[in-house]
Amino acid sequence: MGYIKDLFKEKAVEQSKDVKSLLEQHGDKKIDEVTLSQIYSGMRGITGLVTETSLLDANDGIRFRGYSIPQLREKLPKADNGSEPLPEGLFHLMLIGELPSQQDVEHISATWARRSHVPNYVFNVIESFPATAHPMTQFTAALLALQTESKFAKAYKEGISKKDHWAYVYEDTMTLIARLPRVAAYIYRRKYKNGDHIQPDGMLDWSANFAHMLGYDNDGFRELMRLYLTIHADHEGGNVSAHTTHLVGSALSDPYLAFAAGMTGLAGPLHGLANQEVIRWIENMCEELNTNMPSEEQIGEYIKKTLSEGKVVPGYGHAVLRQTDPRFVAQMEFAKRHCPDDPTIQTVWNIYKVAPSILEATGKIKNPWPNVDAHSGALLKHYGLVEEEFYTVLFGVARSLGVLASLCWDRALGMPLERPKSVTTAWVKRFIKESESVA
Ligand code: CMX
Repeated sequence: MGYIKDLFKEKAVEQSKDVKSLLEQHGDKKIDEVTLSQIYSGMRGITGLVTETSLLDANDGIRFRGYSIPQLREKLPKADNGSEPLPEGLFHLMLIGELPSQQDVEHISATWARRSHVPNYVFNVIESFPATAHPMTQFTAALLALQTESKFAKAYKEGISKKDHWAYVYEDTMTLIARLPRVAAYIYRRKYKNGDHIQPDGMLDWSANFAHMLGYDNDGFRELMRLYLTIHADHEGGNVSAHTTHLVGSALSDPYLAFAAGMTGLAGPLHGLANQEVIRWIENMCEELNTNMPSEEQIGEYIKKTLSEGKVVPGYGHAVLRQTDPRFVAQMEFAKRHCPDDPTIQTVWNIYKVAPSILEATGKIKNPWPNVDAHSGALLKHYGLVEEEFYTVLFGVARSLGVLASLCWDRALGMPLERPKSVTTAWVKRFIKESESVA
């Protein structure tokens, strides 16, 4: 067994004891109350999940094991001549809870490179789709095809003890993450580059190899991929993709099934598909106004028009955040350094100048600030990856790191089947009537 797995086991045993004693001493402590409006509005703000890998603060943004994005960009190991963090390092941090050494990161890179072979039948499944099929549809189908290799499903069928679940989930996690870039790049090259596929280069780190297989072999795009795959990796446990992966995994569906379920949620326009929608929205605006750089005034009018048509302004708003998303800021900093004159990027910055006050003036949008998706497409487009339908697949590859590290923790801590209670509106009315008659 690899030393990262040994290390995880050590940490998991320690944490399991800790949680057990916490529950023994404080199991009855109330940490939240639930109101009727929370139940009817997507359970916003109800603390009901434990996710070890990251924690989101409404104003401060995401912290991975206590580290903010600027801190990660400084402290995580980098590639030779690179200045952005390697996502392998973030995976180590989320899984083990400690910053990795350069050697740890190289070990994870090498493990993923070794496990990256994708069986041909997975490509056949992709090939069976019409080329017009959305890349996220092809991606989730390919994940289900990969599931036939699940070590967890096989071991469970053969009969394993609950205390060993984590070990097989860990194995599936490492193999699945290793294979995702090849699967994603295959979908991209098939759909947009006439099936002219590029073989992996096992000497490259996870992100650079992904960039290489997509067909973008320049240093700038590699650096963008390292940053992109790091900042999209995790956003605590309640977002749709993380929560779905956790929920489905709680039925002891294997990591392939659980992750595929999470990806079908990421494919929704209010979640990961927003990165595609942002670029479409900008392009439609430019086309309508017949310019590649609309003025601030024109942008303001276009935002108002979007709102008046009963549509959302994609890339703005968040269910938890109440400030500019630090993932937006990290991308803005990257763009200022590498491509400040790009007209689409300048348009993203101009939208940022005018959108918040207009959204705030509606009086109903709780967070008028940009989220991660407001910026990512413009950067990808700058480097030539202009096929916006593919953007959510990139998000999905990144999201595997957090949700699968969390799944390892779920099984290591022996988390049970998730099964919240639901009620009917008739029940709610009865409850209110009865509680009022008592008062
Ligand atoms: N444009 C227009 N209206 C918006 C809006 C936006 N960007 N953000 C919120 N609203 C509206 C909501 O639709 C809701 O309207 P109704 O009361 O008529 O139903 C109202 O404002 C209140 O919503 P909220 O409490 O501020 O936001 P929610 O927690 O319900 O939703 C989110 C959060 C992200 C779905 C929403 O802000 C949105 O739709 N944004 C645009 C899509 C987007 O960028 N999604 C990506 C999020 C990040 C990610 O997961 O990748």
